[in-house]
Amino acid sequence: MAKTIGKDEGATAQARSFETVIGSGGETHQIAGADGEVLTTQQGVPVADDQNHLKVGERGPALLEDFHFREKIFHFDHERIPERVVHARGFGVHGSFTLTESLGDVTTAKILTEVGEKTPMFVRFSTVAGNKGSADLARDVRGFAMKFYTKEGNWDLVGNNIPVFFIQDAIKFPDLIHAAKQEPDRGFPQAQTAHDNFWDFISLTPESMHMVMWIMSDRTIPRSLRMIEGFGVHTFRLIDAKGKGTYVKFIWKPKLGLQSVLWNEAVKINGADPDFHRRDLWDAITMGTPPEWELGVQLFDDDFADAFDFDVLDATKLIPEEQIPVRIIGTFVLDRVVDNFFAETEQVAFCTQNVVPGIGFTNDPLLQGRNFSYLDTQLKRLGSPNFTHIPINAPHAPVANFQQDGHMAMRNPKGRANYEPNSWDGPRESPTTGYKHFAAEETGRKAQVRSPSFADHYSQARQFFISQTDIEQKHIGDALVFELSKVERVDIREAIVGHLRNIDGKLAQTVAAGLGLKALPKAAKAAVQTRTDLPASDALSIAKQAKHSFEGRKLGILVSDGADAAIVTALIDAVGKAKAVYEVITPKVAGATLDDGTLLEAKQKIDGGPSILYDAVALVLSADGAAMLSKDKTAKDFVADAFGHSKFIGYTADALPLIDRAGIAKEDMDEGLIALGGKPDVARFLKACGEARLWARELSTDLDAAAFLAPADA
Ligand code: HDD
Repeated sequence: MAKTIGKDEGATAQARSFETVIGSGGETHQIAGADGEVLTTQQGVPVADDQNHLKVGERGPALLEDFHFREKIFHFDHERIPERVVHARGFGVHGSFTLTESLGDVTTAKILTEVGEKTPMFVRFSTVAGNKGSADLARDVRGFAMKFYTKEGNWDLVGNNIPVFFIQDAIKFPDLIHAAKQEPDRGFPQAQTAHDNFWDFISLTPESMHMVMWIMSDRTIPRSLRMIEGFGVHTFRLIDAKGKGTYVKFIWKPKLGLQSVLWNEAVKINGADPDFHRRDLWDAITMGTPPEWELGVQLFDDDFADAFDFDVLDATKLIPEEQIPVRIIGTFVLDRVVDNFFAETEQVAFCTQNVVPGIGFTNDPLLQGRNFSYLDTQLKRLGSPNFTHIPINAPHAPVANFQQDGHMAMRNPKGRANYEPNSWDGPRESPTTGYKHFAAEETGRKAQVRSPSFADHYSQARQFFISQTDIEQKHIGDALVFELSKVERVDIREAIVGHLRNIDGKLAQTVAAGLGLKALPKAAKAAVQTRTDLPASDALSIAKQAKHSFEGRKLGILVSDGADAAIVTALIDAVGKAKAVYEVITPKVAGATLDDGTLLEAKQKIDGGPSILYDAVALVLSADGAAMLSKDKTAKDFVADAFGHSKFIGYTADALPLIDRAGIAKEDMDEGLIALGGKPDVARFLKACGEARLWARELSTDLDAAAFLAPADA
């Protein structure tokens, strides 16, 4: 019998505890076997027939008396809860945080002081603007919300993969979100900011320009949720035993490094696999390669805050890591998928106000507003003040108080006293271990004002832009041109270019040229002149932090019948050694028979496995296979896309005709195309794949690159 390579994932048949029988009317019933579970109503009454409504005669009217039918439909009708107003599309997983360095000098929080302590956590990743059913690779901020079930109660750190925010005051949040989501008259476009309303709002809200630089960068089209950073955004406060405060910003860094896809890829991935990110995370965890992050802090005091160039309460600003290095204090691993999506991912309720003793807030006006909004929204979404009783939200720490009743009360106090103070028994306050708010001294005039210290909207936007590599800057320019080209009103396009002029002259010129504007619009009026003395910060660039490793990435191997078995085996071995994964793609899903007679199992038929789903591809084809695939549009796209997306492509000599027919001329063959003749070539190929992309290819072949790389006009 022929040898088989590949594993049969997902083929484990579930043990069947029922038998299927045919009823008198020809319908099938699944009847519980000897030790099988019996189907019941919500009241626990066994059900005899789950196929047919109770009716009068075989063709007669239905009867209201059928309580099983009514209960089943009633429950179905009420299955949906309101989706989140923002961050509706999300994916949650479980994990744990382990502290490696104590912050005992600045906080009493046990989770931040007990080294070695493992704290269970639940993380929900999300996009912001799209509805629940939107695609994963929308250009959007990724929400990165963490719930730590600490010994002292739940701590929620509800962050994003971007360290700054669009607005400075929470009162503008509804406007920002209304502008970003689908337009109210037509109900589209969803899950994208490439439309008039969003850019109109932005053009009138210059404080958003720093964040705009981030969202137009590759940060908003991540390759994987396993490859994004996380930020608490606001300045929070740590509080020690004496009540002394220390400012803190939280940052989490992925061990796999940062990586993004290209916009052209994102657009195609959304069609090929709208669940790309959630599937990737699910696969990584269930295959035993759980993603890990380091949790870090930037700590500072009032002296630093007073001397810092910007206001530390302004959420549109960050503190460069070069100015305050990130101190790594622990790691977290996400290693368990949910048992039930609704129960956990959908019902999880994060609230920024959920802090534990030793962790507190600052006066950041965005954070203060969030502290109201999240609790309020949970009541709407989950329908009861008892949402904390739902297992995913319930603290692992003991809970005892006199709050009672309400819809769906699951945790009901026992005993006579339901008030405090009382002369009976029950929980009491603890001045020693209880939460103490930071005793800030506050004075001031009551007024609706924006502090002048929040007025510089462009300097850090510029700092972000100049911190990027050439290719990253080009992508920002491309994204702006793409988005603004979808905006119908020319005055809005021009207004944005006017803001860009305050950030970087060349960027403004490139975008203006990309939009075909006849003249460069006037620079927007700035309350504060852009500072040009802020130095570039490498930590702001994805490329400058590259890990140069293929770990956690995926190779797509396109294989035909008669392909070289030795090369396939060498590739599979090399992928394993690189701690990466592979998928075999064949013309038919049944797999391919290699030149030594081995049957290689396939994960994808070529139509279902376009090269956009992989970080790099290898073409291991026989001469016949290449000749056949050269006539196939999908196979040609596979190669053309991989090339167009600057990916590394390994190929056996017989695959050359397909490369040629995919439109890659001999003179365009660059060092990113690697001939696979034997094991050393395979090793060289895998090493190259660790670089993720051959960016030189994009800079030399892309239409917009020449304009971008040209020197700026005076
Ligand atoms: Fe928010 C959800 C992150 C500003 C109001 N937000 C939500 C989620 C994340 C963030 C990750 C998803 C939580 C989950 O997975 O369930 N939001 C942020 C960040 C912000 C921010 C990093 C700025 C630094 N948010 C913000 C403001 C307001 C809100 C200023 C309102 C004043 N956010 C909400 C909300 C949501 C929410 C409407 C929707 C669903 C939910 O809370 O549970 O209350």
